[in-house]
Amino acid sequence: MNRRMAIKQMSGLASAVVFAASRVSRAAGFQAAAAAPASAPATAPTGPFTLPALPYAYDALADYFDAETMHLHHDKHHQAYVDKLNAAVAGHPEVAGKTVEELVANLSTVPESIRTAVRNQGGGHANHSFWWPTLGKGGAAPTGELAKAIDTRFSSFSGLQDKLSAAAIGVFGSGWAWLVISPAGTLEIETTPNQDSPLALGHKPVLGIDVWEHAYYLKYKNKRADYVKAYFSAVNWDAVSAKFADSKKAV
Ligand code: MN3
Repeated sequence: MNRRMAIKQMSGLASAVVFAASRVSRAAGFQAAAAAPASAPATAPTGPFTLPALPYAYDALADYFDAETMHLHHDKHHQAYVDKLNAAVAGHPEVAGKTVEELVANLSTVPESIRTAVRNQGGGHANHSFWWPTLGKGGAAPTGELAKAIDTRFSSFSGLQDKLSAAAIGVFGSGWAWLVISPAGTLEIETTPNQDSPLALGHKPVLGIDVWEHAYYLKYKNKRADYVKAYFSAVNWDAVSAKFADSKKAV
């Protein structure tokens, strides 16, 4: 080995050592941060948005949605949307003064730097806040104005179930299938990807089926169709029918 080669090799070794050292210190820094969770909750914003309580027991829908899934879905997933939305709006008091529904319905008015976070995390918070009260015990089928509107638009309740089920099963990846009131006042079925809200399209949700795997994987594994079938037995039709009558008045 001549001198020039030796120097080259040594400098290569030296830079490898420096590189390794920087990797070590970065890893150590990461571990230090990860090992200090006690300080994180104290500084994380806890408002202005908050997780709504489930309007029934976690095992109330156990025949269709198991209690463990309900805990994870509500206490972990929905809570995470709320926490990340609060983190996004921190330092934006003009945004934090609005409801989450107002925010996702008017994304173009949200500062660009936080628009994607509001769309995703705010959408997740809005969609789940809408969803929980549509589930629970109460009636086996739509009633009143909703029953009439479904018959008019889809011929029958089973006609709606077939079309909404097909839409839910057909969502590629994570998203939602919805029954909505269009700006023209008609009932329509649509799907949204990720946590996009029908409110962003000017539509009012009547029913929603969450087809993120977190909603069904523990009980139904890869069988989304079985979960969608069970969903129709978990709907609180009395509450949904009453809310529809109110929404229809406001269109
Ligand atoms: Mn969900």
